[in-house]
Amino acid sequence: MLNQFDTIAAIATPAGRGGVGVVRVSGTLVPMIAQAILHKVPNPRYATYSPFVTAQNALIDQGIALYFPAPNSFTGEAVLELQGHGGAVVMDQLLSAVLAAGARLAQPGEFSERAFLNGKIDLTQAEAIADLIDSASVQAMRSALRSLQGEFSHKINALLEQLILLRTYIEAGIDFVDEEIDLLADGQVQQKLSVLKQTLQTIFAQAQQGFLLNEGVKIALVGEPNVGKSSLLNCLAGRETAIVTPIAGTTRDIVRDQIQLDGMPLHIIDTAGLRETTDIVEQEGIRRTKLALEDADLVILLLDDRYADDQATPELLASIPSEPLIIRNKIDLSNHAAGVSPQGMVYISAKTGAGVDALKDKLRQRLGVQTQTEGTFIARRRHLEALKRTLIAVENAMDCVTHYQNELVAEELRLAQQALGEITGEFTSDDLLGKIFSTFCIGK
Ligand SMILES: Nc1nc2c(ncn2[C@@H]2O[C@H](COP(=O)(O)OP(=O)(O)OP(=O)(O)O)[C@@H](O)[C@H]2O)c(=O)[nH]1
Ligand SMILES: [Mg+2]
Repeated sequence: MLNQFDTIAAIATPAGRGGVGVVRVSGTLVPMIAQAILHKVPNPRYATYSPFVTAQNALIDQGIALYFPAPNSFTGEAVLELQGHGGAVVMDQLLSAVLAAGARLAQPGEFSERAFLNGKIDLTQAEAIADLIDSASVQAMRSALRSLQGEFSHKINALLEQLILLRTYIEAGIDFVDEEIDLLADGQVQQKLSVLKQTLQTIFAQAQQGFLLNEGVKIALVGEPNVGKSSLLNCLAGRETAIVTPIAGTTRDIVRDQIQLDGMPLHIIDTAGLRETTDIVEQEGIRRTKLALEDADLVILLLDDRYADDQATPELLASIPSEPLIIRNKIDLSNHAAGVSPQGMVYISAKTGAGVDALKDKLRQRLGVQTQTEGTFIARRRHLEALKRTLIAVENAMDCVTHYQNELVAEELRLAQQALGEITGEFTSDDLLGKIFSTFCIGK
């Protein structure tokens, strides 16, 4: 395990050429390292123009140095930022000089991890930094920013406060059991739990929306060979991602592309047409299609409108693990009107693009995409899971109240508090922390 008291350093700007490149250093050795590279410790928080030199006094570059003494820095430790010219060799030489002066190379996310460990940010805020950097749409960016500013954490902390109050109240009741204070009989606890449950449900719904914005949804296109699955993928993506030919069995490998629907990433998977075949390559493709079906959040079953009734066989429907969205394609050949029918059936032509906007509307509806993302904060799967566990514990506690089991109510509330505390990092194992921060980029 790496020592958290080491002074760490990394190139914080992306690899390659750029106008400016930044080497970031954090830890107790920062003043000494500044002395070695700049021959002085810059005034705190002043942009200081200076030559950068090696231990042998060889000039590496000249640029701006920024010094933030502890604890007033991103990490809470002494921090030095050296802004030089953004060339790969320059940055490499500058980093080497900093390492030679006593720092060690930072692990991915180690600056953010230190900010977390020093109480500068909580875990959801640290995650929001990574999500902000990775955001693929303006909506996702805004949501990450709201989480970074602490909107998500505030909600969680307010809930935690209510939970702790309730827990203290009930545990006090257990301690004074001789005095026959029956806390559970007066209905107050049940009422408070029910308010708690409602708040939790609201936050869960918001977090789910934030999760979708962050991670997107996986959509698998399936159907018989030649119905136009690859054509639909290309039509949605607006580029020729998949090969389209009139030959049945064109697609064998899984083909992927990503589009945005109101800022939500849709990961679309085009698959091999499902049919009985003796072709070994195609058989493997069909096997992979079935795996993709298991993994998808939504399955789109595509039918050729001319033969739709023959194609949507019970066997095919049974092979799809979830309720698919059924779409009829090639309406330019069947002469059917484009769009959604009164029965809710979607009619399109992947060739002409007719009905594709109606299909997008249907997707919005089906996936619960909100065009209004005001107030959404970014969320991750682990947040949803922790919220779900909290909700279960609160529901269990409500059950126990009806049976007057004080001790069990207290225990469920303890579990609820623990699950909720995992979100902001109050109760988080080192393993989980390691896993979270290791996915960050180096220098962050
Ligand atoms: N007229 C018309 N032709 C279409 C339409 N959609 C697809 N096609 C044609 O149908 C043929 C098969 O299209 P693909 O997109 O390759 O079909 P697929 O479902 O991916 O087929 P496999 O990969 O073999 O499973 C091609 O010749 C397409 O140009 C449509 O809406 N109208
Ligand atoms: Mg295909």
